[in-house]
Amino acid sequence: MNIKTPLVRYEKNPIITPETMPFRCYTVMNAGATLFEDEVLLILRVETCARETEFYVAKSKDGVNFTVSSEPIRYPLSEPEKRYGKAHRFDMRITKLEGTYYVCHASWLGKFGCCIGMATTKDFVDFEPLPYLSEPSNRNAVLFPEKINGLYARLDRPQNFNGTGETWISYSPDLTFWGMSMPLNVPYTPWNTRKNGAGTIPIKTEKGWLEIYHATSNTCSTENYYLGVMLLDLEDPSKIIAAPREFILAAEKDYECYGQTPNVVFTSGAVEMPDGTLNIYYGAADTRMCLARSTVNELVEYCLQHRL
Ligand code: M1P
Repeated sequence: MNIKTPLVRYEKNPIITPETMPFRCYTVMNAGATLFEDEVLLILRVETCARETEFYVAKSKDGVNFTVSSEPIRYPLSEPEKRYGKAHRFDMRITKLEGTYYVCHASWLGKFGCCIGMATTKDFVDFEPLPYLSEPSNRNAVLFPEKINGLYARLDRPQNFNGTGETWISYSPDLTFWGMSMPLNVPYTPWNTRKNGAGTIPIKTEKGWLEIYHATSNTCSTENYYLGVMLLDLEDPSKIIAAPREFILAAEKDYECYGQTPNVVFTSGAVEMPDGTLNIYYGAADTRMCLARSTVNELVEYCLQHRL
């Protein structure tokens, strides 16, 4: 298959695989991404061969060739984890906000279920957890890069008992107390029949907040992941201005179809490069890291031309 979309896959995908990692591991995927000190910085989700998850920082000047740290990041426990044990943390998203980097991730707290964890860092060496996790069940949290109408804002996905769920927005005066929650109502399409969740940090443009998200639908044998794009109202991002009916990326290449979980493309971060290219990093088949490219303008125009 070679489906035409506003994204172009990097021709030498995948860019990071278990085989290219500097140590033995089982998978490397779903990295958060940001610009840090003039380099692209990824926080890789790495599964060891004991199937334990660690986060590793990787850095690159060109956004393609990454140097991976040899040690996982140190990340102290939140209050619920101090009481009940370390959560299984996964899928970091990185937001730069008011000069500080915030990470949001899923924290699976044993029998209590999946919560949202957050931490701050200035240097990607030391991380300070925000004391509390969200209530379960919630995941796919993405913090906006600025306050909206005086409040912090995040997209997330409250989850139903069967693992489905929709993207919501919530607001907070202090990053601890969250409320004013509202579903976005991402359009139901044949590739968005089971669940959807935010992916990249929303990018502010004159036309609205640009957001790349994932959605899934079941085939007779697998749950397939797709990436979609939408534009949210600048003042009230619970309102979708445009959300094209067509996905912008589906699992079609071998490296997206084969691996730990077949037919998965999952983004947790994009970086606008100095030349204007938007590098969209995505995990493929829960096994390896890939890159697709576009520009912010192209995706905004694509949204506007394919309004529902
Ligand atoms: O296995 C595919 C994906 O499954 C989950 O996705 P979601 O958060 O949308 O439910 C996550 O475990 C994700 O990491 C994984 O890639």
